[in-house]
Amino acid sequence: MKQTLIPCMLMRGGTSKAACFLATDLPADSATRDRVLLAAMGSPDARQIDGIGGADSLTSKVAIISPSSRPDADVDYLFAQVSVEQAVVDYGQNCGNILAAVGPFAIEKGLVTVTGALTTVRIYMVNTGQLAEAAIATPEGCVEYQGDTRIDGVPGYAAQQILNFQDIAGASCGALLPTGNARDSIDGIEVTCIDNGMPVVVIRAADLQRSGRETPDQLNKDEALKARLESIRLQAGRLMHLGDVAQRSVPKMTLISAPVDNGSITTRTFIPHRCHAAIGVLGAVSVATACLVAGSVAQGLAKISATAEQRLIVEHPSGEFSVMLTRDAAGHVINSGLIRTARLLFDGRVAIPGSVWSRQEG
Ligand code: NQM
Repeated sequence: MKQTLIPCMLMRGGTSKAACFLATDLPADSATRDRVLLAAMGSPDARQIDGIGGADSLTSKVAIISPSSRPDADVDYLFAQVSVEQAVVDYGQNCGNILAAVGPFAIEKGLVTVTGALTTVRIYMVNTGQLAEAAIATPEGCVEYQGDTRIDGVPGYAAQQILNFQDIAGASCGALLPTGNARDSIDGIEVTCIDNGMPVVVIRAADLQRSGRETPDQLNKDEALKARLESIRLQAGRLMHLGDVAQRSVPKMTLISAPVDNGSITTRTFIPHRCHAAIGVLGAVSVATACLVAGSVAQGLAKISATAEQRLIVEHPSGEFSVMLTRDAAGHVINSGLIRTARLLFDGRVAIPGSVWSRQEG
């Protein structure tokens, strides 16, 4: 049986990698589409040997992009987290790293016309129903990937991309503080459950008798810690209105401690079962926001200023991630901005076994 060849661009977005598709190139039926995405990545399999996934949740991602019918957006971006070891495709989380690949992809595919040295792409994030704006360097009438911006977690330099988010509070959980409290107690541990673009449970590392400066490798081997975190996560999921999260990739779990390198806070983030080599984009925005919430578990640990607009430096295992947060007079965060880079890595067609999908059936 012939394989089905589907147009696909493999792109790095920030510190993640995704297979990017036009929605019209994938099956319209969602169950068939999920089977196609699992086959494309080579899941379920720890090595993803029979697909293009990178055997890591950060490289087992998909972006599905289409022209938007909304007046306030150019394109719609549906993010899919393809599980490495399970036959599961999760649409319940967004990905701010892969968001950085969406603008360049939209321009490459002709969905958005270049407007000058800088092209703004307005992106509707379908998973969470929120809007973002990406400013893409297009000095010569096409996407410029080269530049002088370095982000921690990516070797070398690339063109800067500024991402701005408005009103992402409660994107998945309905409210910035979904439990109604700045602080809750789960299994006797104080936590802050927060969603400013990504549902995250923030916990002081010291409360779990950890320094918060362990390496991801050390934390990934710490079975006792992981069991305690999972117990807290399953309970927090319900409190955060996410329901049963046993099979879901949210909420993320972030251990915090006092900053060490002139930053605002130090983090170690489980996404949700393995420790991130850095931190997710929207995860960082949520944690940075927790630093500004009165009564959160970050209070007393985070170094913050009283200004309306401030840069929060979120330290993570491989460097730092800067988040610009703007607060209104009441102290609510109303705008989040950050810098990413992205690069088109491969432009071609991904081959799917014909038994999974032969286009005629779609
Ligand atoms: O938080 C990892 C990543 C992410 C998601 C994860 C992300 C975000 O590093 O917006 O970027 O939390 O699973 O790409």
